Amino acid sequence: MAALARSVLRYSARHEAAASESFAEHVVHGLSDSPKWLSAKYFYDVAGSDLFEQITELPEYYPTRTELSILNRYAGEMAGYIPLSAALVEFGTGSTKKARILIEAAPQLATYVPVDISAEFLAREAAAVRRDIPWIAVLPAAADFTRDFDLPAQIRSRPRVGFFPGSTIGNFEPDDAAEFLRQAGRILGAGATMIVGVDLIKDEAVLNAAYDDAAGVTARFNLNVLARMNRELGGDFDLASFRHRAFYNAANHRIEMHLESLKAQSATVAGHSFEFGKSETIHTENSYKYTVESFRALAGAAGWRPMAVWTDESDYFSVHALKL
Ligand code: AVI
Repeated sequence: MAALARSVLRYSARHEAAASESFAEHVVHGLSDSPKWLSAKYFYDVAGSDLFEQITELPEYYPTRTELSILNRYAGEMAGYIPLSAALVEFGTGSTKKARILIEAAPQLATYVPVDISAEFLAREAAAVRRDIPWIAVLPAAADFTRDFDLPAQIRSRPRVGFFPGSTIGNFEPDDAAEFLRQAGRILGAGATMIVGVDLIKDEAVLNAAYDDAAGVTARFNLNVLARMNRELGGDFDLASFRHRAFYNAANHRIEMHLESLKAQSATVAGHSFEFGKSETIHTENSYKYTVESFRALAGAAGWRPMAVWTDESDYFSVHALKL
């Protein structure tokens, strides 16, 4: 199951009040608003997590494979920013695939702390890393990485290196992304290093295709939130009368995903009825894109000093080393 199923993504400051709502409360809140919206965190039930895994393999969805290629190529240089006997703290560990590349390249690392909301998932992943990389101590921390949490006491005296791959930071509103980086700094402590994957602004056709693939997997991923409301909240959404829409909003530097109603209709969910006009949409996700400079400025405003950046040959994706 993909990581993000368990990783709670806040969606924007506007939506912050919704962070502690139940799914049902959230749906009633978001669908009563104008324009209608839902938090992207609700994509990631078991079916949605499986669809996200499929997205990462799509020919159009370049971020995962591009970031992996950057890590594979430059992990040795990244290791140069990792102090002796440090602890690597991964925020919202999905698959340990990316962390393993860093760990293999940085034998000076003493401890790996994957942080995820599901203790069960973490225990399984930790066991696999211990089996494959026996020289590193693995200390999983079951926590919501978007909130304050305590690092394991055993790493208190170690230098800390945060790791936040996948451009998940792009699913935060920029103010929340800065707040996340500030909070990560507080958790990791003075002198910490942070390695962050960030998707870059590029040709709009490439961006649009990545979020509206020919095989329709991203469409199924988006529509799954309607299916999830039907399954879990007694909803009666007719999936055939909504369509997936994804487009790059150049003014706001973000991909927006929406579910568009193909006709005037009403749907009932969580005991409430909602009206949809023809072409009305539910805004389901933002995925912000940065330039190297705009991300460095954001990190700087959050108290981090940009140290190094690695990109692929097409400048599609970037991996940043930051220091507190
Ligand atoms: C998880 N996150 C970084 C993905 C992204 O690219 O924003 C989620 C996604 N949404 C549609 N495709 C992928």
